[in-house]
Amino acid sequence: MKLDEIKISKAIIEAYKDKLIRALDVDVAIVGAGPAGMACAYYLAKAKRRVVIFERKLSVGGGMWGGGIMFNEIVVQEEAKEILEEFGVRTRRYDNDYYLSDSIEAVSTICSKTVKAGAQVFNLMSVEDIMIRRKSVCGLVLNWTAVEMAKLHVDPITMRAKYVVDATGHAAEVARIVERKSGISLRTKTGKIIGEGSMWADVAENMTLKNSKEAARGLYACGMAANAIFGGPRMGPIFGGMLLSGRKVAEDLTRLL
Ligand code: 48F
Repeated sequence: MKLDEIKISKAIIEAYKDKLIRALDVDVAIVGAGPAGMACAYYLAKAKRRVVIFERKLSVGGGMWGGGIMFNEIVVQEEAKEILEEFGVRTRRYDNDYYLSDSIEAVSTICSKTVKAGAQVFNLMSVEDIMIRRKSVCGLVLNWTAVEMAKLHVDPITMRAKYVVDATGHAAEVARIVERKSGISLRTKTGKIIGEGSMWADVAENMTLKNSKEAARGLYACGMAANAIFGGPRMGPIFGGMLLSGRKVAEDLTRLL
């Protein structure tokens, strides 16, 4: 059989166009495909909710690939081990309550399961703005990361979601847009982003879970974004809190949808 380059191009364009059109109106739009965003997407997809993730980078996984200082091992605590096991990521016991996983196995397996559960991931797309109606976050404004990087004067497109999840990590980018542009107060003590504190793994892991909640009407936060918004410390290369946080937001949203 002779391969036809035009047919290959048509196949890609048609399939992508269909995926993108389906993604324009969903139950939940998650910004960021780090460990928290992917765990959130997995549990929502498993509960049969329509969920998409928009990820700025070429690759998913956020800060998980690099373990700690590029040593590609991650640590999780006992409570989160069951989540890695549900994904099929192998864990090794290091000490009481400390478990290790190879970070490459963790990211690739979590991503594979998340996509196969039905979550649609769009990589190379940056969220540059949000849609707000009646003081509620109800969609995202998207552009190609390449446009953002090249600073091209190209207008974005918009998609609608019943709920948006800020899973953008330390930068809390979606909440920052709400703060900067919407005139809506965030559900923090000051109405503004409190900001992340210095490293304290023990406190941070629990606080991440507490902070994984609604940050403004229609907007939930999980992972490090939740700690940045509500003011929790950072925790370094322990990832249990990220996975537990993603699952918690998914469970909260599943109840609402
Ligand atoms: O940073 P990231 O891994 O966030 P997370 O899931 O996990 C945090 C840990 O990796 C680590 C830690 C815990 O041990 O402290 O840092 O909370 O993943 C965030 C993802 O969001 C993408 C970004 O490229 C990354 O992959 N992202 C950030 N802003 C945008 C975005 C945006 N505006 N549009 C699209 N993607």
